[in-house]
Amino acid sequence: MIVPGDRVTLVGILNTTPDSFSDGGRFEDAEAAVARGRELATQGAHVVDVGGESTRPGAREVSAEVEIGRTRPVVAALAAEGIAVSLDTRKAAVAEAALAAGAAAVNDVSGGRHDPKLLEVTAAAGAALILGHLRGEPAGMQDAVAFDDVLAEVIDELGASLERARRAGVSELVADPGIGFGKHAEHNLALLAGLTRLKRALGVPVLVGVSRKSFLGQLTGSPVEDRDLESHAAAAVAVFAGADAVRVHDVAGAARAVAVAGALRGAAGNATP
Ligand code: PMM
Repeated sequence: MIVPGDRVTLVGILNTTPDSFSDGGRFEDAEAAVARGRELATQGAHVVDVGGESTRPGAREVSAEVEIGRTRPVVAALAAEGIAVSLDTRKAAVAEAALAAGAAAVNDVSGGRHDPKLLEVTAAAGAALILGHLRGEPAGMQDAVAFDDVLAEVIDELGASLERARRAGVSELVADPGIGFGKHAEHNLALLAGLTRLKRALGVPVLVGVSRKSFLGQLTGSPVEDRDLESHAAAAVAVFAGADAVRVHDVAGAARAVAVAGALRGAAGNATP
């Protein structure tokens, strides 16, 4: 299992894109990316999440061929070393190539809505699937943000995505409220504050990605390259509220924050530590 119930799963971020908002351009070269993936695992990442397309607001979509070219060699090398890899993509063809190369999971920020064939491909491989909440496409996602009750709406829409994935035959599912995906700071905060309710309502493990996101910068004024303290604070709160997995850039720092938050959650009897 990619997110078992007996630990908080640390998912380390490995972007092989030239334009991701925080680490874009640093790991474009496959060898450098593999070395970084190894480093993330050594620092305590249970899973390395490899991405070949930026989903930041306004990002341009790349073709499946480009995404596969960037990610497949990295997935194959890390999987061959026994490192659990998830592939961050919205495209079935990219997911299929990564699963064939040894990825254990697919991470789709669109919740299987962008390319529904991704659900079948993941089911056929018997792999795990992380489903994010996102309305529309990343390119225009911040243009027309509108929620009456963000928590209730995200629970409803993620619930529908989970149901479609179940019908397609995916057996291990993880839900992600999609922090920063078509949401303003107030929505991100409401989702984090309501995480316990979201987890209970959906009945599957929950992954949260807050690392270095802009709503944290809005709270403290820190630039993207100096937001790890904010990221660890938010990850700790998410874990205390019930998050089963956190997706992070600074794995070593997050591991320390999560160790404290997980112990406190256990003591509070909120959920499994
Ligand atoms: N955020 C980003 C990319 N992929 N996947 C999941 N499941 N959850 C997230 O919050 C998430 C994601 C944002 O981009 P980054 O890779 O530069 O952090």
